[in-house]
Formats: sequence, C-alpha cells, structure tokens
Amino acid sequence: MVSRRDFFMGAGIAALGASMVSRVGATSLPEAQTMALAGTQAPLFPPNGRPYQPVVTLNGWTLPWRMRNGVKEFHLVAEPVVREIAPGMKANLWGYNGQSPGPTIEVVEGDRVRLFVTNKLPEHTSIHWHGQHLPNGMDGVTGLTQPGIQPGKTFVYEFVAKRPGTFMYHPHADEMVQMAMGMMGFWVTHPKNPALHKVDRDFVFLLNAYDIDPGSFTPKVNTMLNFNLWTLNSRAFPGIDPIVCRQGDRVRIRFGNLTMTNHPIHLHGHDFEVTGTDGGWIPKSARWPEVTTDVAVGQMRAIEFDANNEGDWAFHCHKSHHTMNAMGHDVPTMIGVDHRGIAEKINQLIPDYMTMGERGGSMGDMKMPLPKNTLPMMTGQGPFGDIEMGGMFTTVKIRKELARNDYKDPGWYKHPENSVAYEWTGPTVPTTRAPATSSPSTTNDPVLKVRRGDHSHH
Ligand SMILES: [Cu+2]
Repeated sequence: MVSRRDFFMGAGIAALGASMVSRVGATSLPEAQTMALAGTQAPLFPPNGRPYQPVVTLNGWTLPWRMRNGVKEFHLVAEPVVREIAPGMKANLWGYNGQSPGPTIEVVEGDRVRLFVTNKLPEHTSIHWHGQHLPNGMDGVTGLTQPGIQPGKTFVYEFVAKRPGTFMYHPHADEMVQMAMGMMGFWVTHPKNPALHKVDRDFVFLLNAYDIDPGSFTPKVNTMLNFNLWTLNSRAFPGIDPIVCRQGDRVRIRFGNLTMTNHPIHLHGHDFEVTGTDGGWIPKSARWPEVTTDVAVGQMRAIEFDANNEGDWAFHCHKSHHTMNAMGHDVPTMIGVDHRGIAEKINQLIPDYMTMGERGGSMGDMKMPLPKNTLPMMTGQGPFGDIEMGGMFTTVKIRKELARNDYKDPGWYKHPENSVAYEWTGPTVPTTRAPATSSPSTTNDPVLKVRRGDHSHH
C-alpha cells in the first residue's frame, strides 16, 4: 500500500485548473484531485476541523477538502474513468475524480459543506446525497429539485451535515445508465463527539455490479438482472484488498448496496452486530448478533465486531454466484455426465472448447484460455492452492503484531502447529446404515399414533 504522503509526492494526483465562479459564499473553485491508483489508500486524518478516526475505503480513497471561511469545500468531477476490476481486466466506467466509485466524503456532524460538481460526461447528470437531511433544493433529483447539470457545467450544493452516520451519493439523472456505469460514492458523517460510536478501524465500500461481456470493456447499460461481475467498489476478487485488523481491535465495516439485488454479507470466525443503517445508529438495546446480514437494494449497513481471532477469515456475499466472475455464468450442469474423451474430439473442431465440472466443479483447475480482458470465474491463489472465488469476496486478516492504523497486507496467516484441518491417513471403514429412528410419518408406534390423532382433534 502506498501511504498518502508518498502518494502526494508522486504523480497520482492532478489538479484541474481553478477557475472563478461568482456566487454568494462560493468564491472560487477548489482543486479537483484525482486518484490513479487502484489500491486501498491510507486513511486521511483530518488536517483541520474537528478530529475523528477516519475511515478506510476498500480499494479507494477519501477526497481532500479545502476549508474556506468555516465551510468544508469539496470538488467532485463526474467523468469517464478506466477502472482495473482486478489484474487482467479493465473496464471503461463513469465515476468521479478518476475512479469508480468516486472518493469517500468525510465530514463531521454539524459541518457546513459545499460541494462543487463538474460534469465531464457526454450527458447531463446530478448528485443525490442519499440519506441526508438537507434543503429540498439540494437533494439532487434532476427535473424535480434542479435542472440537470449539462456537460461542461459546474453546480454547487451546500448544506449542513446534520446527522452522524453512513451515507452515499449517486446521480439522479439517467439513473439506470449512470449507475450501471459505476457512478456512486460513499459518505461518512462522523459524530461531533469523537467518543461516540468509537471504533479502532472503520472500513467502507459499496457493492456494485456490471454486465461486461468477456473480451469487452464497457458495461451493458440496459441489463436489469443478468449482471456477470459482482464487485466491491468496482473490484472483483482477487482484485479486492484484504481488510486488515489488529487483534483485539473494535472493527466497523460499512457497506451500501447500489446493485439491483440483495446481498447477504457473511463474516467467518466472528459474530457481529448491525449497529447502523442509512437511517442512523441503531440503539444498543435493539441490536442482535449475526454472522450474515442482508443488505437490500439502496440500503446501507454498518456492522461491528471485536477482532478477537487471529487468522485470514473469509468475508463475502453468500449468494454463491456473486463470488464468481464473468465466465462462471450461463454454464450447464455437468455433474454426473461422463464426457471423457469428448472434449478432445470437439477440440478438433472448436479449439478452445472445454467441458466443465463433470466431477462436481473445481473450476479453479480449469486453466482455460480466456478472451483478452476478462477474469477467470473462480480464482485467487491462497497458501493452500486455488481459493476458487471471484466477485464479492475478500478476507479479514487479523494479526497480533500490527501497529495502530497499520493497514498493510500482512501476507498469509501462519497457522500454529496442529491447528489446520488435515488428511486422514489411517485405515478406512465400510459405510454402515444408520439405525432407524422413530419418525412420526413412518412409525408404527401406537403411542405416537395416538398423539398425532390428538393433535388432529384440536
Ligand atoms: Cu451478492
């Protein structure tokens, strides 16, 4: 991971020319910084304003701001971007400030915020600030609360971030196209009192989905259901960075769903509580333990857990086709079909033909030739071989020896001796039939029969 300081020293950030706009309050256009790197950037500790523990955006970054007469000023640029989905695949998306999703906006409860939005897309756009309490005219719904921002134009939004919590932003203009192209971003309003809702590590990402034919670069924007790339912050595993935690830390992960379907998000090795939604913080008495929580379309969830258990823990959407990349979709079931020799014969006719999974899968073994610019459907190399996952999958890596705010990938977990599942190499035994037990539907036991009769008379 490149530190933010290194990054500023490097060439990753380009400033747009600052031109003057004349409007009450807004006196000049702040620099618009852009991000060229796909890796998770170090958190941005606030250089001014009230203090807080900043969030870490998975494979993303936080947008720096300018303080002008007590107002936090941000400059978002809606523009076409090239996003690496994972090594081996890039996509032509639309996003903000060089990336899809756009940068995370972090402010503090009570902050006055001014957002300049420049449109460099070929069509009009707007930004809706999902979940915020703001003047109606700042809500960003094209046609309803404002005219669309035409190409080349800059609009100014201004409001007070009244409520602490978890929010997002996205266009309310040609929505199906603009969201299918990756236009969205995360927003966190930290509480004014930094002791409230305090955690040691706070990670954020958006769930998104694309329909990009293998070999092509641009999402199909009219897809309603059959998306073939399931992503966290427009990255698919193995392109998603690990969520790195120090053992004992209190960890929050916040996510928002801007796909067209729900995602049951599942964490291994720990239980967590859902502590917040886009509606605010959930009172302590109303929280319950989970290891999987569903996030519906347009919703956000904040989960919290104590990172007590060292290891590399899977963290993923529990819909199994959402942990597969493009090539895993629309393939027939071949389990039980013996087609030994068939592939070779067909290969003489169709060179790249392959048969899939007749022994129940292990797609990880299938090193089939891929078209340029797509991802193997289930992949990722782990310390024990192929992880056989793609899409919405990553790991939560928990280690003892980490410094506070160290988010560098510590590599694979070194398991203590005798703590890894192992192969049985002793003698085998024949399979025996389990003894029959009394099942109400098959038993001849008169007592049970009577009981069942009793029930039917009630
Ligand atoms: Cu899912």
